[in-house]
Amino acid sequence: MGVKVGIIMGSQSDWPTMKGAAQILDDLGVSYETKIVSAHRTPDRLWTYGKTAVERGLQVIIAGAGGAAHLPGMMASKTRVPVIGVPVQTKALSGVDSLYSILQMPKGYPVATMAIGSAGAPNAALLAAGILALQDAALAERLDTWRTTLSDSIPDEPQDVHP
Ligand code: RP5
Repeated sequence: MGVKVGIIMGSQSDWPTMKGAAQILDDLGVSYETKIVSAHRTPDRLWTYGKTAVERGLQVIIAGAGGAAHLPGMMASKTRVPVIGVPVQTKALSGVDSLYSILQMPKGYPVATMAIGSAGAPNAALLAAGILALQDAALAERLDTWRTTLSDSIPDEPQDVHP
């Protein structure tokens, strides 16, 4: 059986951010693929990826992009596979440009938009896992354990931190 989650990004430079999604899917045992698909530099690749997503069995697409971040929205226009968008943090505008570019979709073509950058990518993977877990009891159990482990790691009281 093929991979269930596609992690796509507009550029190699997005990988340090998007790796945060891949790491969570590794932890949870969810199969995925990673591809560079740019709305601007490789539009034909975007078109083909979206056109074949359903037949290839993809169930969720996580799309990260920065700046004029058109990749998630264009992918959502091309396939009914749910798209989760990750706004990559930019130098010029701190990722607010990416956020607005991904968030403000017109009615009919939704993108589930995450936080900017290093929180957004892992959260995209956790959201993807939650969607897949609706039909996968073993994954649901792993996700519950992951969440409990995080919760248990939070101390009751703050501590002084010495450098
Ligand atoms: C977007 O432009 C990419 O998603 C990336 O975040 C941004 C900058 O890309 P590079 O110039 O670093 O390749 O398409």
